[in-house]
Amino acid sequence: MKIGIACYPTFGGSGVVATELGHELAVRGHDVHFISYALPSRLNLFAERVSYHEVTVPTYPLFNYPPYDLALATRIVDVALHEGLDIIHAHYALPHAISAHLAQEMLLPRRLAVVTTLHGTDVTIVGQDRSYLPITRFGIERSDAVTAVSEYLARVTREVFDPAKEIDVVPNFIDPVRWKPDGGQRGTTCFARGGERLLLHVSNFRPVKRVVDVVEVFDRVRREVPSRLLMIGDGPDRPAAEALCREKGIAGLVHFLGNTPAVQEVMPAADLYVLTTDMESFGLSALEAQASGVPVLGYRAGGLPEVIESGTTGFLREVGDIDGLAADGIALLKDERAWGAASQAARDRAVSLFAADAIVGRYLAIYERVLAEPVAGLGG
Ligand code: GMT
Repeated sequence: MKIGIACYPTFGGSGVVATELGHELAVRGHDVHFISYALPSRLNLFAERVSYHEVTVPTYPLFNYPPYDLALATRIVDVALHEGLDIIHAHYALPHAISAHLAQEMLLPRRLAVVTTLHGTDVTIVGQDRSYLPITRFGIERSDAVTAVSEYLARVTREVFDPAKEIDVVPNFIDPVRWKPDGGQRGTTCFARGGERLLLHVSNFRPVKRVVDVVEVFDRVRREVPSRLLMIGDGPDRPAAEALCREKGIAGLVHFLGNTPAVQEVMPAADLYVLTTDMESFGLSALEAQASGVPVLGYRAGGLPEVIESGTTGFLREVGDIDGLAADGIALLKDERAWGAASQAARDRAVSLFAADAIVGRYLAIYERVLAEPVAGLGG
Protein backbone atom coordinates (compact mmCIF):
# COMPACT_ATOMS: atom_id res chain seq x y z
CA MET A 1 0.00 0.00 0.00
CA LYS A 2 0.98 3.62 -0.41
CA ILE A 3 0.08 5.45 2.75
CA GLY A 4 0.21 9.16 3.54
CA ILE A 5 0.46 10.20 7.19
CA ALA A 6 -0.62 13.71 8.22
CA CYS A 7 0.51 14.51 11.74
CA TYR A 8 2.01 17.06 14.09
CA PRO A 9 5.80 17.01 14.01
CA THR A 10 6.34 17.93 17.65
CA PHE A 11 7.43 15.75 20.58
CA GLY A 12 3.76 15.17 21.53
CA GLY A 13 2.31 11.68 21.61
CA SER A 14 0.13 11.89 18.49
CA GLY A 15 3.12 12.75 16.28
CA VAL A 16 5.21 10.08 17.97
CA VAL A 17 2.56 7.40 17.42
CA ALA A 18 2.13 8.52 13.78
CA THR A 19 5.88 8.35 13.21
CA GLU A 20 6.34 4.98 14.87
CA LEU A 21 3.39 3.61 12.89
CA GLY A 22 4.89 4.91 9.64
CA HIS A 23 8.20 3.21 10.38
CA GLU A 24 6.48 -0.06 11.24
CA LEU A 25 4.43 0.06 8.03
CA ALA A 26 7.56 0.75 5.96
CA VAL A 27 9.35 -2.22 7.54
CA ARG A 28 6.36 -4.32 6.44
CA GLY A 29 6.86 -3.25 2.82
CA HIS A 30 4.48 -0.29 2.51
CA ASP A 31 5.49 3.08 1.07
CA VAL A 32 4.94 5.76 3.70
CA HIS A 33 4.77 9.49 3.03
CA PHE A 34 4.77 11.83 6.01
CA ILE A 35 3.12 15.20 5.43
CA SER A 36 3.62 17.93 8.02
CA TYR A 37 4.91 21.46 8.52
CA ALA A 38 8.23 20.25 9.95
CA LEU A 39 10.17 17.01 10.17
CA PRO A 40 8.49 14.80 12.81
CA SER A 41 10.77 14.50 15.84
CA ARG A 42 11.27 10.72 15.69
CA LEU A 43 11.30 10.38 11.89
CA ASN A 44 14.25 8.53 10.40
CA LEU A 45 14.62 9.89 6.89
CA PHE A 46 17.20 7.22 6.09
CA ALA A 47 14.70 4.42 6.61
CA GLU A 48 13.71 2.61 3.44
CA ARG A 49 10.28 3.40 1.93
CA VAL A 50 9.88 6.46 4.17
CA SER A 51 9.67 9.99 2.77
CA TYR A 52 8.75 13.36 4.08
CA HIS A 53 6.83 16.12 2.30
CA GLU A 54 6.86 19.50 3.98
CA VAL A 55 3.82 21.75 3.92
CA THR A 56 4.76 25.34 3.28
CA VAL A 57 2.25 28.00 4.25
CA PRO A 58 2.84 31.18 2.27
CA THR A 59 1.98 34.37 4.07
CA TYR A 60 0.17 37.33 2.58
CA PRO A 61 -0.56 40.71 4.20
CA LEU A 62 -4.27 39.89 4.14
CA PHE A 63 -3.75 36.70 6.13
CA ASN A 64 -3.84 37.43 9.80
CA TYR A 65 -4.01 33.64 10.12
CA PRO A 66 -2.21 31.85 7.25
CA PRO A 67 -4.50 28.94 6.25
CA TYR A 68 -2.40 25.86 7.14
CA ASP A 69 -5.43 23.57 6.66
CA LEU A 70 -5.69 24.58 3.00
CA ALA A 71 -1.96 24.29 2.37
CA LEU A 72 -2.04 20.84 3.98
CA ALA A 73 -5.01 19.72 1.84
CA THR A 74 -3.21 20.95 -1.26
CA ARG A 75 -0.02 19.10 -0.27
CA ILE A 76 -1.97 15.89 0.36
CA VAL A 77 -3.49 16.16 -3.14
CA ASP A 78 -0.05 16.77 -4.61
CA VAL A 79 1.52 13.79 -2.83
CA ALA A 80 -1.49 11.57 -3.59
CA LEU A 81 -1.24 12.30 -7.30
CA HIS A 82 2.52 12.07 -7.64
CA GLU A 83 3.18 9.21 -5.26
CA GLY A 84 -0.05 7.30 -5.91
CA LEU A 85 -1.38 7.31 -2.33
CA ASP A 86 -4.15 4.83 -1.53
CA ILE A 87 -4.79 6.16 1.96
CA ILE A 88 -4.22 9.26 4.01
CA HIS A 89 -4.06 8.54 7.74
CA ALA A 90 -4.84 11.69 9.73
CA HIS A 91 -3.45 11.73 13.29
CA TYR A 92 -5.30 14.16 15.61
CA ALA A 93 -8.63 15.32 14.21
CA LEU A 94 -7.91 19.01 13.78
CA PRO A 95 -7.00 20.04 11.24
CA HIS A 96 -5.73 16.79 9.75
CA ALA A 97 -9.05 14.99 9.27
CA ILE A 98 -10.57 18.09 7.69
CA SER A 99 -7.66 18.68 5.32
CA ALA A 100 -7.65 14.98 4.44
CA HIS A 101 -11.35 15.10 3.62
CA LEU A 102 -10.88 18.21 1.52
CA ALA A 103 -8.08 16.51 -0.39
CA GLN A 104 -10.30 13.47 -0.87
CA GLU A 105 -13.00 15.64 -2.44
CA MET A 106 -10.51 17.49 -4.62
CA LEU A 107 -9.19 14.21 -5.99
CA LEU A 108 -12.55 12.73 -7.00
CA PRO A 109 -13.21 10.58 -8.93
CA ARG A 110 -9.76 9.28 -8.01
CA ARG A 111 -9.88 7.27 -4.77
CA LEU A 112 -8.12 8.43 -1.61
CA ALA A 113 -9.34 6.72 1.54
CA VAL A 114 -9.23 8.71 4.80
CA VAL A 115 -8.49 7.07 8.14
CA THR A 116 -8.53 9.32 11.20
CA THR A 117 -6.99 8.48 14.56
CA LEU A 118 -8.27 10.42 17.56
CA HIS A 119 -5.54 10.89 20.15
CA GLY A 120 -6.91 12.82 23.10
CA THR A 121 -7.38 16.54 23.43
CA ASP A 122 -8.66 16.67 19.85
CA VAL A 123 -11.77 15.15 21.45
CA THR A 124 -11.56 16.04 25.13
CA ILE A 125 -10.57 19.72 24.91
CA VAL A 126 -10.12 21.28 21.45
CA GLY A 127 -12.95 19.38 19.78
CA GLN A 128 -15.39 20.38 22.53
CA ASP A 129 -14.78 24.08 22.10
CA ARG A 130 -17.91 25.50 20.47
CA SER A 131 -15.73 26.97 17.72
CA TYR A 132 -14.54 23.51 16.72
CA LEU A 133 -17.15 20.97 17.81
CA PRO A 134 -19.22 20.86 14.59
CA ILE A 135 -16.18 20.64 12.35
CA THR A 136 -14.60 17.96 14.52
CA ARG A 137 -17.81 15.91 14.24
CA PHE A 138 -17.77 16.53 10.48
CA GLY A 139 -14.18 15.29 10.22
CA ILE A 140 -15.05 12.16 12.18
CA GLU A 141 -18.16 11.39 10.16
CA ARG A 142 -16.54 11.98 6.79
CA SER A 143 -13.56 9.74 7.48
CA ASP A 144 -13.77 6.27 5.97
CA ALA A 145 -12.64 4.85 9.29
CA VAL A 146 -12.01 6.37 12.69
CA THR A 147 -9.88 4.93 15.45
CA ALA A 148 -9.40 6.02 19.05
CA VAL A 149 -6.35 5.11 21.13
CA SER A 150 -8.36 3.83 24.12
CA GLU A 151 -11.80 2.58 25.08
CA TYR A 152 -12.08 5.68 27.23
CA LEU A 153 -11.48 8.02 24.30
CA ALA A 154 -13.90 6.10 22.08
CA ARG A 155 -16.57 6.41 24.80
CA VAL A 156 -16.04 10.16 25.21
CA THR A 157 -16.11 10.61 21.44
CA ARG A 158 -19.48 8.87 21.26
CA GLU A 159 -20.84 10.89 24.18
CA VAL A 160 -19.65 14.27 22.92
CA PHE A 161 -20.19 13.99 19.18
CA ASP A 162 -22.73 11.18 18.88
CA PRO A 163 -21.25 10.62 15.43
CA ALA A 164 -22.88 8.56 12.72
CA LYS A 165 -19.69 6.54 12.59
CA GLU A 166 -18.20 3.43 14.16
CA ILE A 167 -15.11 4.07 16.25
CA ASP A 168 -12.51 1.29 16.30
CA VAL A 169 -10.28 1.19 19.36
CA VAL A 170 -6.66 0.63 18.36
CA PRO A 171 -4.36 1.21 21.32
CA ASN A 172 -0.91 2.70 21.06
CA PHE A 173 2.02 0.33 20.83
CA ILE A 174 5.73 -0.14 21.44
CA ASP A 175 8.50 -1.98 19.67
CA PRO A 176 9.54 -4.41 22.45
CA VAL A 177 13.04 -4.70 20.99
CA ARG A 178 13.72 -0.97 21.18
CA TRP A 179 11.88 -0.36 24.45
CA LYS A 180 13.32 -2.85 26.87
CA PRO A 181 14.87 -3.09 30.33
CA ASP A 182 18.61 -2.58 30.23
CA GLY A 183 19.25 -5.21 32.84
CA GLY A 184 21.80 -3.48 35.02
CA GLN A 185 22.08 0.23 34.46
CA ARG A 186 19.64 1.15 37.24
CA GLY A 187 21.22 3.63 39.58
CA THR A 188 24.33 4.08 37.49
CA THR A 189 23.36 6.98 35.27
CA CYS A 190 25.02 10.37 35.44
CA PHE A 191 21.81 11.59 37.07
CA ALA A 192 21.53 9.19 40.00
CA ARG A 193 24.61 7.75 41.66
CA GLY A 194 25.74 5.84 44.69
CA GLY A 195 22.51 3.99 45.35
CA GLU A 196 20.23 6.94 44.65
CA ARG A 197 16.97 6.02 42.95
CA LEU A 198 15.79 7.76 39.81
CA LEU A 199 12.26 9.04 39.20
CA LEU A 200 11.38 10.11 35.68
CA HIS A 201 8.71 12.23 34.02
CA VAL A 202 8.36 13.00 30.29
CA SER A 203 5.75 15.37 28.88
CA ASN A 204 4.99 18.61 27.14
CA PHE A 205 4.51 20.33 30.53
CA ARG A 206 1.01 21.51 29.65
CA PRO A 207 -1.41 22.23 32.56
CA VAL A 208 -3.22 18.91 32.00
CA LYS A 209 0.03 17.09 32.95
CA ARG A 210 0.11 18.61 36.48
CA VAL A 211 3.92 18.60 36.51
CA VAL A 212 3.90 20.37 39.86
CA ASP A 213 2.35 17.17 41.29
CA VAL A 214 5.35 15.24 39.95
CA VAL A 215 7.65 17.49 41.97
CA GLU A 216 5.42 17.11 45.05
CA VAL A 217 5.47 13.31 44.76
CA PHE A 218 9.23 13.35 44.33
CA ASP A 219 9.74 15.65 47.32
CA ARG A 220 7.91 13.16 49.54
CA VAL A 221 9.75 10.16 48.12
CA ARG A 222 13.24 11.63 48.44
CA ARG A 223 12.67 12.32 52.16
CA GLU A 224 12.39 8.54 52.67
CA VAL A 225 14.55 7.14 49.88
CA PRO A 226 17.63 8.97 48.51
CA SER A 227 16.66 9.78 44.96
CA ARG A 228 16.68 12.21 42.09
CA LEU A 229 14.09 13.34 39.57
CA LEU A 230 14.62 13.68 35.84
CA MET A 231 12.15 15.91 34.00
CA ILE A 232 12.22 15.56 30.20
CA GLY A 233 10.27 17.85 27.89
CA ASP A 234 9.26 21.46 27.89
CA GLY A 235 6.14 23.56 27.96
CA PRO A 236 4.15 26.24 29.78
CA ASP A 237 4.30 24.73 33.29
CA ARG A 238 8.05 24.13 33.36
CA PRO A 239 8.77 27.47 35.11
CA ALA A 240 6.25 26.61 37.84
CA ALA A 241 7.86 23.20 38.38
CA GLU A 242 11.33 24.74 38.48
CA ALA A 243 10.18 27.43 40.91
CA LEU A 244 8.68 24.80 43.22
CA CYS A 245 11.96 22.87 43.24
CA ARG A 246 13.84 26.01 44.28
CA GLU A 247 11.23 26.84 46.91
CA LYS A 248 11.55 23.36 48.40
CA GLY A 249 15.35 23.47 48.27
CA ILE A 250 15.52 20.41 46.03
CA ALA A 251 16.65 22.07 42.79
CA GLY A 252 19.98 20.23 43.02
CA LEU A 253 18.15 16.90 42.95
CA VAL A 254 15.91 17.65 39.98
CA HIS A 255 17.29 17.73 36.46
CA PHE A 256 15.29 19.45 33.74
CA LEU A 257 16.59 18.21 30.39
CA GLY A 258 14.16 20.00 28.06
CA ASN A 259 13.14 18.30 24.84
CA THR A 260 15.48 15.46 24.04
CA PRO A 261 14.91 12.57 21.68
CA ALA A 262 17.03 10.33 23.97
CA VAL A 263 14.07 9.13 26.08
CA GLN A 264 14.53 5.55 24.94
CA GLU A 265 18.09 5.49 26.32
CA VAL A 266 17.18 7.11 29.63
CA MET A 267 13.92 5.27 30.35
CA PRO A 268 15.34 1.89 31.44
CA ALA A 269 17.61 3.59 33.95
CA ALA A 270 14.62 4.91 35.90
CA ASP A 271 13.22 3.21 39.00
CA LEU A 272 9.80 4.84 38.80
CA TYR A 273 7.95 6.70 36.06
CA VAL A 274 5.55 9.39 37.30
CA LEU A 275 2.66 10.62 35.13
CA THR A 276 0.20 12.81 37.02
CA THR A 277 -2.00 13.94 34.13
CA ASP A 278 -5.58 14.62 35.18
CA MET A 279 -6.91 13.21 31.92
CA GLU A 280 -4.65 11.12 29.73
CA SER A 281 -6.48 9.44 26.87
CA PHE A 282 -3.81 6.72 26.79
CA GLY A 283 -0.42 7.74 28.19
CA LEU A 284 2.11 6.56 25.61
CA SER A 285 5.07 7.43 27.81
CA ALA A 286 3.64 5.22 30.58
CA LEU A 287 3.54 2.35 28.10
CA GLU A 288 7.12 3.04 27.05
CA ALA A 289 8.11 3.02 30.72
CA GLN A 290 6.40 -0.32 31.31
CA ALA A 291 8.06 -1.82 28.24
CA SER A 292 11.36 -0.68 29.74
CA GLY A 293 10.54 -2.49 32.97
CA VAL A 294 9.77 0.69 34.90
CA PRO A 295 6.72 0.68 37.23
CA VAL A 296 4.43 3.69 36.83
CA LEU A 297 2.77 5.99 39.37
CA GLY A 298 -0.21 7.91 37.99
CA TYR A 299 -3.77 9.04 38.45
CA ARG A 300 -6.81 6.83 37.89
CA ALA A 301 -8.25 8.93 35.08
CA GLY A 302 -8.92 8.78 31.36
CA GLY A 303 -7.38 5.81 29.57
CA LEU A 304 -4.44 5.29 31.95
CA PRO A 305 -6.20 2.41 33.77
CA GLU A 306 -6.23 0.58 30.41
CA VAL A 307 -2.45 0.87 30.27
CA ILE A 308 -1.42 0.44 33.93
CA GLU A 309 -2.68 -2.41 36.07
CA SER A 310 -2.76 -0.76 39.47
CA GLY A 311 -1.12 -2.84 42.19
CA THR A 312 0.70 -4.96 39.62
CA THR A 313 2.58 -2.84 37.05
CA GLY A 314 2.47 0.35 39.08
CA PHE A 315 -0.03 2.29 41.16
CA LEU A 316 -2.97 4.53 40.29
CA ARG A 317 -4.56 6.95 42.74
CA GLU A 318 -7.40 9.44 42.48
CA VAL A 319 -6.45 12.73 40.82
CA GLY A 320 -4.61 14.93 43.33
CA ASP A 321 -3.71 12.15 45.78
CA ILE A 322 -0.05 13.11 45.95
CA ASP A 323 0.46 11.56 49.39
CA GLY A 324 -0.99 8.26 48.18
CA LEU A 325 1.23 8.12 45.12
CA ALA A 326 4.30 9.01 47.17
CA ALA A 327 3.47 6.29 49.73
CA ASP A 328 3.12 3.72 46.91
CA GLY A 329 6.42 4.83 45.41
CA ILE A 330 8.25 4.71 48.73
CA ALA A 331 6.90 1.23 49.52
CA LEU A 332 8.01 -0.06 46.13
CA LEU A 333 11.47 1.48 46.31
CA LYS A 334 12.05 0.10 49.80
CA ASP A 335 11.15 -3.45 48.80
CA GLU A 336 13.51 -4.74 46.13
CA ARG A 337 11.50 -7.92 45.58
CA ALA A 338 8.24 -6.04 45.12
CA TRP A 339 9.97 -3.63 42.76
CA GLY A 340 11.39 -6.53 40.73
CA ALA A 341 7.95 -8.15 40.46
CA ALA A 342 6.34 -4.88 39.37
CA SER A 343 9.10 -4.26 36.84
CA GLN A 344 8.66 -7.73 35.33
CA ALA A 345 4.86 -7.41 35.31
CA ALA A 346 5.13 -4.03 33.61
CA ARG A 347 7.35 -5.44 30.89
CA ASP A 348 5.10 -8.49 30.43
CA ARG A 349 1.94 -6.39 30.16
CA ALA A 350 3.50 -4.03 27.62
CA VAL A 351 4.71 -6.89 25.45
CA SER A 352 1.61 -9.06 25.68
CA LEU A 353 -0.97 -6.32 25.07
CA PHE A 354 0.78 -3.53 23.19
CA ALA A 355 3.49 -5.01 20.96
CA ALA A 356 3.79 -3.33 17.56
CA ASP A 357 3.24 -6.53 15.56
CA ALA A 358 -0.30 -7.04 16.82
CA ILE A 359 -1.37 -3.40 16.82
CA VAL A 360 0.07 -2.48 13.41
CA GLY A 361 -1.77 -5.50 12.03
CA ARG A 362 -5.01 -3.95 13.29
CA TYR A 363 -4.31 -0.71 11.44
CA LEU A 364 -3.51 -2.68 8.27
CA ALA A 365 -6.79 -4.58 8.58
CA ILE A 366 -8.63 -1.24 8.80
CA TYR A 367 -6.79 0.08 5.72
CA GLU A 368 -7.74 -3.04 3.79
CA ARG A 369 -11.35 -2.77 4.94
CA VAL A 370 -11.75 0.84 3.79
CA LEU A 371 -10.03 0.19 0.49
CA ALA A 372 -12.58 -2.51 -0.18
CA GLU A 373 -15.41 0.01 0.35
CA PRO A 374 -16.46 2.93 -1.85
CA VAL A 375 -14.79 6.20 -0.87
CA ALA A 376 -16.89 8.54 1.27
CA GLY A 377 -17.67 11.97 -0.12
CA LEU A 378 -19.40 13.31 -3.19
CA GLY A 379 -18.46 10.43 -5.40
CA GLY A 380 -19.00 7.74 -2.75
O1 GMT B 1 -4.16 15.06 22.95
C1 GMT B 1 -3.10 15.63 23.23
O2 GMT B 1 -2.86 16.25 24.26
C2 GMT B 1 -2.06 15.60 22.23
C3 GMT B 1 -1.47 14.28 22.06
C4 GMT B 1 -0.10 14.62 21.72
O3 GMT B 1 0.14 14.90 20.55
O4 GMT B 1 0.68 14.70 22.67
O5 GMT B 1 -1.48 13.40 23.22
C5 GMT B 1 -2.49 12.43 23.23
O6 GMT B 1 -2.08 11.40 22.34
C6 GMT B 1 -1.13 10.47 22.84
C7 GMT B 1 -0.84 9.47 21.73
O7 GMT B 1 -1.98 8.77 21.35
C8 GMT B 1 -1.66 9.81 24.09
O8 GMT B 1 -0.73 8.84 24.58
C9 GMT B 1 -1.89 10.87 25.15
O9 GMT B 1 -2.46 10.27 26.27
C10 GMT B 1 -2.83 11.95 24.62
N1 GMT B 1 -2.84 13.07 25.57
C11 GMT B 1 -3.90 13.38 26.32
O10 GMT B 1 -4.95 12.77 26.26
C12 GMT B 1 -3.73 14.53 27.25
